[in-house]
Amino acid sequence: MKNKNFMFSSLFLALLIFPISSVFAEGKLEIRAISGFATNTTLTRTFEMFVEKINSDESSPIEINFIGGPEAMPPFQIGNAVKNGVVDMVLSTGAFYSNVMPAADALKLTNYSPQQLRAMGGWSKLQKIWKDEMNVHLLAFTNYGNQFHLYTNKLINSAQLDGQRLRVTPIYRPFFAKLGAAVVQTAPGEVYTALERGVVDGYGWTMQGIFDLGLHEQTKYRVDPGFYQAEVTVMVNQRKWGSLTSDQKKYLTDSAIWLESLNNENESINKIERKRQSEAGMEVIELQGDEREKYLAVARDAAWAEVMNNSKDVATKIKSIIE
Ligand code: 173
Repeated sequence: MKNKNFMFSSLFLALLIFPISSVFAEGKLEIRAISGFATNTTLTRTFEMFVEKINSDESSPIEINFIGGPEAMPPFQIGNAVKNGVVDMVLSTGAFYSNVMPAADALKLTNYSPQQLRAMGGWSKLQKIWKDEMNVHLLAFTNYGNQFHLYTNKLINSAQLDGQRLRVTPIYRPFFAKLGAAVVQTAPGEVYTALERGVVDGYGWTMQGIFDLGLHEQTKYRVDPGFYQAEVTVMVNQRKWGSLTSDQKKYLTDSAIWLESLNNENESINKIERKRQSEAGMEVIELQGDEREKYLAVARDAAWAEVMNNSKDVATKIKSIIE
């Protein structure tokens, strides 16, 4: 009798001291996620749909606790955070974690869509590389179909960027520098101020998303063609991934494939974005003929040279998969 009372009151105490969270009560595993890009923007849109889809699904074995974007953690710290398990899941581009895995930036050079990579077996090879190099499970590839562009306030009429001072990340640095530009690295959140203060004449960004940052107010020209592929992936810390049941892994993988299917909308979103930029008064500088070819060739060659120089073995493996 005494024992039973004791057990009862201990249980009662335990409940008082350790309130069972709703996540635990539902038997769902919590995954804490951070984004390298500002939330509620074009680049995070499909990831947010993925989080929403999972969290609103009563039968989901997972709950994603989406903590936030750069206000929660500076983008260039994301790589170490997911590698070391400080966060469980991140949405990031390779350029933000070149400090941890220099060759990751090569993914922007893919000739294949995420769907094609999966169908060819290339995705699982990439997953192995990311596991070895980053200690993560490479879960999904978002934003494919959204290319990068040079935006500038200084007119150009050839594939030459002498006299231009441009804001970059590792994505564009070797390319713009090779064409003669002076380059300055900033996080996305600092581009507007850099333009406003005249610290830079232009910047690299994707086709989509300049309105999210207000950059149209500070931009005269977009240079066409676009180059590379925006590569924004979802990665899960390897130890966290290893702790999931096979059902939980399957659920997340199926959700990732759904997330990648949303990339198919990018073609129509790009059309809308072009129209919107033109309505905002931005003009297009369209490189043609030889200049266009030179521009694209330098983009590609400079990027490969950079990743090869920084991390030859890993870059060579990635190249054999994505080219
Ligand atoms: O900050 C950037 O310009 C950058 O590196 C990037 C990467 C992917 C999508 C958009 C921007």
